[in-house]
Amino acid sequence: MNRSAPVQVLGLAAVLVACASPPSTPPVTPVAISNFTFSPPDVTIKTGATVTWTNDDAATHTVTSDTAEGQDAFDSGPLAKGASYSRTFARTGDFTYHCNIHPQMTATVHVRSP
Ligand SMILES: [Cu+2]
Repeated sequence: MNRSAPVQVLGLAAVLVACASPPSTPPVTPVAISNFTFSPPDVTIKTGATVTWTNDDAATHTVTSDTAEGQDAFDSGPLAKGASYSRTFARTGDFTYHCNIHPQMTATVHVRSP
């Protein structure tokens, strides 16, 4: 008995769904410290995003959360001219901060859900 089974070669087309590729690095929002001011004084970011402050002044400044304790507290320590400090914000909220050396310097990071 000669049984010839047709061999069907099914070409499986590998369909690659190209998702919109997210940026390889998380978004970073810059804030300049310039002329004794955080600039811009208000930034709005999404959770998981990072703010990077850079001191453009000759004077030393800090980036210090008004909240002194807990997981929402942060403090850059003294930032000399040209120094930077970064913080990633994992929780939503309005995070006010100031400069420890010049308390009149105040600003806010607004963190929203994506
Ligand atoms: Cu300062």
